Amino acid sequence: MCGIFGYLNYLVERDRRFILDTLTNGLSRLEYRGYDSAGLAADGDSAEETYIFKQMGKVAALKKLVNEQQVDFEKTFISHCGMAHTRWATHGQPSQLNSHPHRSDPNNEFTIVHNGIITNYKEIKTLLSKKGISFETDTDTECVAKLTKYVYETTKDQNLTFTALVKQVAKELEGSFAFIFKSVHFPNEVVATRRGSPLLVGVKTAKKLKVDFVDVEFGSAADNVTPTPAEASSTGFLSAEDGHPQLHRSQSRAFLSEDGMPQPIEFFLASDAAAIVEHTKRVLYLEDDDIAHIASGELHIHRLRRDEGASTTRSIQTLEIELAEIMKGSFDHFMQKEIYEQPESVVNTMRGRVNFEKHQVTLGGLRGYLQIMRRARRIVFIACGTSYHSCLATRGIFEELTEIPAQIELASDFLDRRTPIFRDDVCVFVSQSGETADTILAMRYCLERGALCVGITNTVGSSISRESHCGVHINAGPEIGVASTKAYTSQYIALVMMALQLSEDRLSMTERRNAIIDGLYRLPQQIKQVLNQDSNLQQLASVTLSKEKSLLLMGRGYQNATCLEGALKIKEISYMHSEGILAGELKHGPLALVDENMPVILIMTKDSLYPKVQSALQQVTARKGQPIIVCNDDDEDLLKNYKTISVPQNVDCLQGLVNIVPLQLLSYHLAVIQGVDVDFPRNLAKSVTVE
Ligand code: G6Q
Ligand code: GLU
Repeated sequence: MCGIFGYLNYLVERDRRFILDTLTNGLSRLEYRGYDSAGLAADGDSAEETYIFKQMGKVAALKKLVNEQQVDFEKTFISHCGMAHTRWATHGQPSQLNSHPHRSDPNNEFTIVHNGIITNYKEIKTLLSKKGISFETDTDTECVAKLTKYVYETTKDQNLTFTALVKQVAKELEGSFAFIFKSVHFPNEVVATRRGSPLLVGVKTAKKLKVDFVDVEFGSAADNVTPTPAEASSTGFLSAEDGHPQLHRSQSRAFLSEDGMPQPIEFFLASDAAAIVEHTKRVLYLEDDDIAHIASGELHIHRLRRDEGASTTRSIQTLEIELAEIMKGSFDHFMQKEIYEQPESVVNTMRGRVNFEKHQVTLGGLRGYLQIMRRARRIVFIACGTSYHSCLATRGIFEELTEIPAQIELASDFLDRRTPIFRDDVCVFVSQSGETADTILAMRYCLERGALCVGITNTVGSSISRESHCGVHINAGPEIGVASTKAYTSQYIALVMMALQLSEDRLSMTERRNAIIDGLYRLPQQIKQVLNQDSNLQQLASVTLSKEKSLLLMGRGYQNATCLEGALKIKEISYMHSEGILAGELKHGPLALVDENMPVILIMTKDSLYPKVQSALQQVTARKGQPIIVCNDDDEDLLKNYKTISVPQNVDCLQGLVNIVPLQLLSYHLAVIQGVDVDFPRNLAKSVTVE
């Protein structure tokens, strides 16, 4: 999905080169989210002038365009507001013109960047067109820029503040959005707001902030008129003429220095912490319908509406991630790095939660909800893509350990069917980004129907983690590669831990639970063992599979999810058609595809279904199929008679965590051989924040 990045310096002198580089570097940190074009807005040679630079293609192309500009790169600014955007087109073809920032008029009076979809943009466009306003792009976003100017012009007598103006505009919008607004009418100020798309604010000061929260300001406080320069000078406000921006009436305690005056400060706005962490670890997550106003070195949070019981403050948190974690290190791609991180990431997912000696599992995030969950009429897992596969992989163990019926749903289909949901349902939403639109909409659908909603995410502060009743953070660390790898194994483990904790009160399950916990203990070392076979998998990809047009993956029981996930990896990053097939279904159609030319990977690790998979093997070989078999490293018969990928044996319900690793590596090597952009595969985005 697209990325938004904003940089504001106040009483910190920066030259234009630094500011523009900071903006484009911020976009570079968001590239993994997927995009088709990029742009930025910055002050011209006065705050009453806004430059806009936009370019199709990669951020590097934007950087090149900026460097070619005939502007004074050495000009310094004691206070400046800039914003930047990577676009993933939803309305209007990818083009330089349709890229963001969008503007209200040829003089760039109002400029905006937007992530999301304005679903009522046509109505807004029609209304504005009737007022004689013309449009230069095909996007939904441009309507908001034009609407802002229209509201500004038609409310001039009210002398609205920037915040009040944006409030009025946002009230007219439907759909999902994260915006930054900038205006020549409000120099050295920005207003940011969000509804359904993520946006966070980083704060960087030389001195420690006085408090680590910002009060939410309700009602019309922000709508008070800005004192005119004449009023300001008479009421003692520092007038604009002093070369210092005016002090605003309501002072946020967080940002003032000891002597009560504004202090040198820099703010960073971004869709994702990956763009902020190198600047500061102090961040504040905006919530839906927050209106953030940054001016004169202060951040004020206002609300579009007051929700009963809603928090009246926004905490300034400390990011746990490190810059190194979002860099590739010695690896060629983020995906490769993340595959290799799995021995550590699975440990991090279990850290502090699994006591291997006592065979206990404690998920703090579920505390207080366990009894409700144990009495649930059913557990409904809802997710998309790889996250859905992690639910499929663990449905069996959930049912076995808890004896609660478990249903798994693809979020989009769940919503299409308007699936019946009841107050005694427990709905589990699994999402690496915590921002997938379909999954968020499904969660809100279930919230409205009174179900207990549990979020399993990898992103602190994400919509799903904030809006669900409770949940589990998978602690896999930032996952940058679009193809989900370590998040899958960590989601898988988080769900297994949830099943283990829910069943801790069932004595009959003790032996089984202990075996699973022992299996979790062995897992990191077993993953390392499989990673050591990387060169064999690279060989298999290059010699045997890279020229193929299609690949079938077959498995059964717990390994059905492994096949679907392996197939998804292969198709999404190597663009080779691949299909996961439940081995038990072969005779019902897919067997027609099998002949001596159709590559097949058969997962045949030892579990209770091994004999049934053996018959699938016979069906394939009887049609001259030559399957590559994923088998345990002590399965002498298979190792001797077939081309194999050998893996260590774990407990049946955990074996998929081991078996997926060679398939991740295989997909990675196939993609490298194809020469595709492994971390940014075509047409895809890391976080699909639009329906
Ligand atoms: C898989 C992709 C994709 C992803 C879904 C769900 O490799 O990353 O299938 O799993 O788009 O994303 P979230 O887990 O962030 O909801
Ligand atoms: N809907 C807007 C557009 O198509 C924003 C898309 C995005 O989130 O990048 O330009």
